Amino acid sequence: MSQRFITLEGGEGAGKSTSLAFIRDYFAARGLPLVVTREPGGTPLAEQVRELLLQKREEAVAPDAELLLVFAARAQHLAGVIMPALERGEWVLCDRFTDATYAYQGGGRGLSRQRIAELEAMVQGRLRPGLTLLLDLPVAQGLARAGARAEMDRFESEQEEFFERVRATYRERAAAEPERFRVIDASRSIAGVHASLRVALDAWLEAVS
Ligand code: Z5A
Repeated sequence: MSQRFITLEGGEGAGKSTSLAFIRDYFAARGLPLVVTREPGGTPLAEQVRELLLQKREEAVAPDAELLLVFAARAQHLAGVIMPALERGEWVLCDRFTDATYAYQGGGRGLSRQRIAELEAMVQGRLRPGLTLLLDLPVAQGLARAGARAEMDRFESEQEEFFERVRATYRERAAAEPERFRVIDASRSIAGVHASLRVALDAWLEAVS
Protein backbone atom coordinates (compact mmCIF):
# COMPACT_ATOMS: atom_id res chain seq x y z
CA MET A 1 0.00 0.00 0.00
CA SER A 2 2.77 2.44 0.90
CA GLN A 3 4.26 2.11 -2.59
CA ARG A 4 1.57 4.57 -3.64
CA PHE A 5 2.51 6.99 -0.90
CA ILE A 6 4.99 9.56 -2.23
CA THR A 7 6.44 12.40 -0.20
CA LEU A 8 8.21 15.57 -1.32
CA GLU A 9 10.79 17.10 0.99
CA GLY A 10 13.32 19.89 0.94
CA GLY A 11 14.66 22.89 2.79
CA GLU A 12 13.81 26.55 2.36
CA GLY A 13 13.25 27.71 -1.22
CA ALA A 14 13.84 24.24 -2.61
CA GLY A 15 11.03 24.64 -5.15
CA LYS A 16 8.46 22.25 -3.72
CA SER A 17 5.54 24.29 -5.10
CA THR A 18 6.58 24.04 -8.76
CA SER A 19 7.58 20.39 -8.25
CA LEU A 20 4.16 19.55 -6.79
CA ALA A 21 2.48 21.08 -9.82
CA PHE A 22 4.77 19.11 -12.13
CA ILE A 23 4.01 15.81 -10.35
CA ARG A 24 0.27 16.51 -10.37
CA ASP A 25 0.42 16.99 -14.14
CA TYR A 26 2.59 13.88 -14.53
CA PHE A 27 -0.05 11.70 -12.83
CA ALA A 28 -2.97 13.39 -14.61
CA ALA A 29 -1.32 12.74 -18.00
CA ARG A 30 -1.24 9.03 -17.13
CA GLY A 31 -4.80 8.92 -15.82
CA LEU A 32 -3.62 7.86 -12.35
CA PRO A 33 -5.76 9.07 -9.42
CA LEU A 34 -3.63 11.24 -7.15
CA VAL A 35 -4.50 12.97 -3.90
CA VAL A 36 -2.20 15.94 -3.29
CA THR A 37 -1.94 17.05 0.30
CA ARG A 38 0.48 18.66 2.73
CA GLU A 39 1.88 18.68 6.24
CA PRO A 40 1.39 20.12 8.65
CA GLY A 41 -2.21 20.28 7.48
CA GLY A 42 -4.39 18.45 5.00
CA THR A 43 -7.66 18.47 7.02
CA PRO A 44 -9.51 21.41 8.64
CA LEU A 45 -8.28 20.51 12.13
CA ALA A 46 -4.72 19.79 10.97
CA GLU A 47 -4.69 23.10 9.06
CA GLN A 48 -5.60 24.86 12.31
CA VAL A 49 -2.68 23.13 14.00
CA ARG A 50 -0.49 24.31 11.09
CA GLU A 51 -1.50 27.89 11.81
CA LEU A 52 -0.57 27.43 15.47
CA LEU A 53 2.82 26.04 14.45
CA LEU A 54 3.72 28.66 11.84
CA GLN A 55 2.42 31.77 13.61
CA LYS A 56 5.14 33.98 15.06
CA ARG A 57 4.46 34.63 18.75
CA GLU A 58 5.94 36.30 21.81
CA GLU A 59 5.81 33.11 23.87
CA ALA A 60 8.72 30.73 23.26
CA VAL A 61 7.43 27.41 21.92
CA ALA A 62 8.84 24.43 23.81
CA PRO A 63 10.41 21.99 21.31
CA ASP A 64 8.41 19.08 22.76
CA ALA A 65 5.17 21.07 22.37
CA GLU A 66 6.10 21.72 18.73
CA LEU A 67 6.85 18.03 18.20
CA LEU A 68 3.55 16.91 19.71
CA LEU A 69 1.59 19.44 17.65
CA VAL A 70 3.26 18.13 14.47
CA PHE A 71 2.27 14.56 15.33
CA ALA A 72 -1.24 15.56 16.45
CA ALA A 73 -1.80 17.12 13.03
CA ARG A 74 -0.29 14.02 11.37
CA ALA A 75 -2.61 11.64 13.25
CA GLN A 76 -5.63 13.61 12.04
CA HIS A 77 -4.29 13.83 8.50
CA LEU A 78 -3.58 10.10 8.34
CA ALA A 79 -7.05 9.22 9.62
CA GLY A 80 -8.92 11.74 7.48
CA VAL A 81 -7.04 11.83 4.19
CA ILE A 82 -3.98 9.64 3.68
CA MET A 83 -5.21 6.23 4.86
CA PRO A 84 -8.64 6.50 3.18
CA ALA A 85 -7.00 7.46 -0.15
CA LEU A 86 -4.51 4.60 0.02
CA GLU A 87 -7.31 2.19 0.97
CA ARG A 88 -9.24 3.32 -2.12
CA GLY A 89 -6.18 2.37 -4.17
CA GLU A 90 -5.30 5.98 -5.02
CA TRP A 91 -1.87 7.55 -5.05
CA VAL A 92 -0.99 10.12 -2.40
CA LEU A 93 1.53 12.91 -2.87
CA CYS A 94 2.29 14.65 0.40
CA ASP A 95 4.20 17.93 0.61
CA ARG A 96 6.39 17.07 3.62
CA PHE A 97 5.87 14.21 6.06
CA THR A 98 7.81 12.63 8.93
CA ASP A 99 11.24 13.15 7.34
CA ALA A 100 10.53 16.85 7.92
CA THR A 101 10.02 16.11 11.62
CA TYR A 102 13.41 14.41 11.81
CA ALA A 103 14.95 17.31 9.88
CA TYR A 104 13.29 20.30 11.63
CA GLN A 105 12.48 19.04 15.15
CA GLY A 106 15.38 16.53 15.24
CA GLY A 107 18.17 18.29 13.29
CA GLY A 108 16.93 21.87 13.64
CA ARG A 109 15.69 21.89 17.25
CA GLY A 110 17.98 19.13 18.48
CA LEU A 111 15.26 16.76 19.75
CA SER A 112 16.14 13.11 20.24
CA ARG A 113 15.67 10.95 17.13
CA GLN A 114 14.59 8.12 19.42
CA ARG A 115 11.69 10.17 20.76
CA ILE A 116 10.60 11.08 17.22
CA ALA A 117 10.82 7.41 16.21
CA GLU A 118 8.56 6.45 19.14
CA LEU A 119 5.90 8.95 18.10
CA GLU A 120 6.29 7.86 14.47
CA ALA A 121 5.57 4.26 15.47
CA MET A 122 2.62 5.30 17.65
CA VAL A 123 0.96 7.54 15.05
CA GLN A 124 1.82 5.75 11.82
CA GLY A 125 2.14 2.11 12.83
CA ARG A 126 4.16 0.59 10.00
CA LEU A 127 3.13 3.10 7.32
CA ARG A 128 6.10 4.78 5.64
CA PRO A 129 6.28 6.50 2.24
CA GLY A 130 7.31 4.21 -0.60
CA LEU A 131 9.15 6.99 -2.40
CA THR A 132 10.57 10.23 -1.02
CA LEU A 133 11.76 12.92 -3.42
CA LEU A 134 14.24 15.17 -1.66
CA LEU A 135 14.89 18.54 -3.31
CA ASP A 136 18.37 19.38 -2.14
CA LEU A 137 20.24 22.64 -2.57
CA PRO A 138 22.77 24.73 -0.63
CA VAL A 139 21.12 26.61 2.23
CA ALA A 140 22.30 30.06 1.09
CA GLN A 141 20.82 29.51 -2.37
CA GLY A 142 17.49 28.36 -0.92
CA LEU A 143 17.31 31.28 1.49
CA ALA A 144 18.03 33.71 -1.34
CA ARG A 145 15.11 32.26 -3.31
CA ALA A 146 12.77 32.23 -0.32
CA GLY A 147 13.91 35.72 0.69
CA ALA A 148 11.76 37.20 -2.05
CA ARG A 149 8.69 36.39 0.11
CA ALA A 150 6.74 39.21 1.69
CA GLU A 151 6.44 37.82 5.21
CA MET A 152 8.34 35.10 7.02
CA ASP A 153 6.69 32.54 9.35
CA ARG A 154 8.10 31.15 12.61
CA PHE A 155 10.29 28.55 10.83
CA GLU A 156 11.41 30.84 8.04
CA SER A 157 12.64 33.30 10.67
CA GLU A 158 15.27 30.85 11.94
CA GLN A 159 19.02 31.44 11.52
CA GLU A 160 21.09 29.93 8.70
CA GLU A 161 22.71 27.36 11.08
CA PHE A 162 19.26 25.94 11.82
CA PHE A 163 18.71 25.32 8.10
CA GLU A 164 22.20 23.81 7.75
CA ARG A 165 21.25 21.24 10.42
CA VAL A 166 17.93 20.62 8.65
CA ARG A 167 19.73 20.00 5.35
CA ALA A 168 22.36 17.77 6.95
CA THR A 169 19.63 15.63 8.56
CA TYR A 170 17.74 15.24 5.31
CA ARG A 171 20.94 14.16 3.55
CA GLU A 172 21.83 11.71 6.31
CA ARG A 173 18.39 10.13 6.07
CA ALA A 174 18.63 9.90 2.28
CA ALA A 175 22.03 8.22 2.55
CA ALA A 176 20.68 5.76 5.13
CA GLU A 177 17.65 4.77 3.01
CA PRO A 178 18.72 4.93 -0.65
CA GLU A 179 15.94 2.53 -1.70
CA ARG A 180 13.28 5.03 -0.57
CA PHE A 181 14.92 8.40 -1.29
CA ARG A 182 15.73 10.03 -4.61
CA VAL A 183 17.86 13.11 -4.08
CA ILE A 184 17.13 15.76 -6.70
CA ASP A 185 19.69 18.54 -7.27
CA ALA A 186 17.38 21.52 -6.79
CA SER A 187 20.10 24.10 -7.46
CA ARG A 188 19.52 23.70 -11.20
CA SER A 189 16.92 25.35 -13.42
CA ILE A 190 13.26 24.46 -12.92
CA ALA A 191 13.38 22.50 -16.21
CA GLY A 192 16.39 20.53 -14.95
CA VAL A 193 14.64 19.71 -11.66
CA HIS A 194 11.52 18.59 -13.46
CA ALA A 195 13.56 16.37 -15.80
CA SER A 196 15.04 14.59 -12.76
CA LEU A 197 11.59 14.22 -11.19
CA ARG A 198 10.34 12.62 -14.40
CA VAL A 199 13.22 10.10 -14.41
CA ALA A 200 12.57 9.22 -10.76
CA LEU A 201 8.80 8.84 -11.26
CA ASP A 202 9.18 6.80 -14.48
CA ALA A 203 11.47 4.40 -12.66
CA TRP A 204 9.19 4.19 -9.62
CA LEU A 205 6.03 3.52 -11.63
CA GLU A 206 7.82 0.84 -13.60
CA ALA A 207 9.18 -0.77 -10.44
CA VAL A 208 5.82 -0.94 -8.64
CA SER A 209 3.48 -1.72 -11.53
N1 Z5A B 1 7.56 21.43 9.47
C1 Z5A B 1 8.17 20.94 10.60
O1 Z5A B 1 8.86 21.67 11.30
N2 Z5A B 1 8.00 19.62 10.92
C2 Z5A B 1 7.24 18.79 10.18
O2 Z5A B 1 7.11 17.60 10.53
C3 Z5A B 1 6.61 19.31 9.01
C4 Z5A B 1 6.81 20.64 8.69
C5 Z5A B 1 5.77 18.41 8.17
C6 Z5A B 1 5.93 24.73 6.64
O3 Z5A B 1 6.24 23.88 5.59
C7 Z5A B 1 6.90 24.52 7.76
O4 Z5A B 1 6.55 23.37 8.54
C8 Z5A B 1 8.29 24.24 7.28
C9 Z5A B 1 8.82 23.13 8.15
C10 Z5A B 1 7.74 22.85 9.13
N3 Z5A B 1 9.00 25.41 7.48
N4 Z5A B 1 9.86 25.92 6.84
N5 Z5A B 1 10.59 26.59 6.44
P1 Z5A B 1 5.98 24.28 4.09
O5 Z5A B 1 6.44 23.12 3.27
O6 Z5A B 1 4.60 24.72 3.92
O7 Z5A B 1 6.87 25.61 3.89
P2 Z5A B 1 8.09 25.96 3.00
O8 Z5A B 1 9.30 25.15 3.29
O9 Z5A B 1 8.24 27.41 3.23
O10 Z5A B 1 7.72 25.52 1.52
P3 Z5A B 1 7.05 26.22 0.23
O11 Z5A B 1 6.78 27.64 0.48
O12 Z5A B 1 5.90 25.41 -0.22
O13 Z5A B 1 8.03 25.97 -0.90
P4 Z5A B 1 9.60 26.05 -1.19
O14 Z5A B 1 10.09 24.73 -1.59
O15 Z5A B 1 10.32 26.69 -0.05
O16 Z5A B 1 9.75 27.02 -2.35
P5 Z5A B 1 8.87 27.49 -3.58
O17 Z5A B 1 7.83 28.47 -3.11
O18 Z5A B 1 8.46 26.38 -4.43
O19 Z5A B 1 10.02 28.31 -4.33
C11 Z5A B 1 10.64 29.43 -3.71
C12 Z5A B 1 11.00 30.45 -4.80
O20 Z5A B 1 12.05 29.92 -5.62
C13 Z5A B 1 9.84 30.78 -5.74
O21 Z5A B 1 9.93 32.12 -6.07
C14 Z5A B 1 10.14 29.91 -6.97
O22 Z5A B 1 9.64 30.46 -8.16
C15 Z5A B 1 11.66 29.91 -6.99
N6 Z5A B 1 12.22 28.67 -7.59
C16 Z5A B 1 11.77 27.42 -7.40
N7 Z5A B 1 12.55 26.54 -8.06
C17 Z5A B 1 13.50 27.27 -8.68
C18 Z5A B 1 14.61 26.93 -9.52
N8 Z5A B 1 14.89 25.64 -9.84
N9 Z5A B 1 15.39 27.92 -9.95
C19 Z5A B 1 15.14 29.21 -9.62
N10 Z5A B 1 14.11 29.60 -8.82
C20 Z5A B 1 13.31 28.64 -8.36
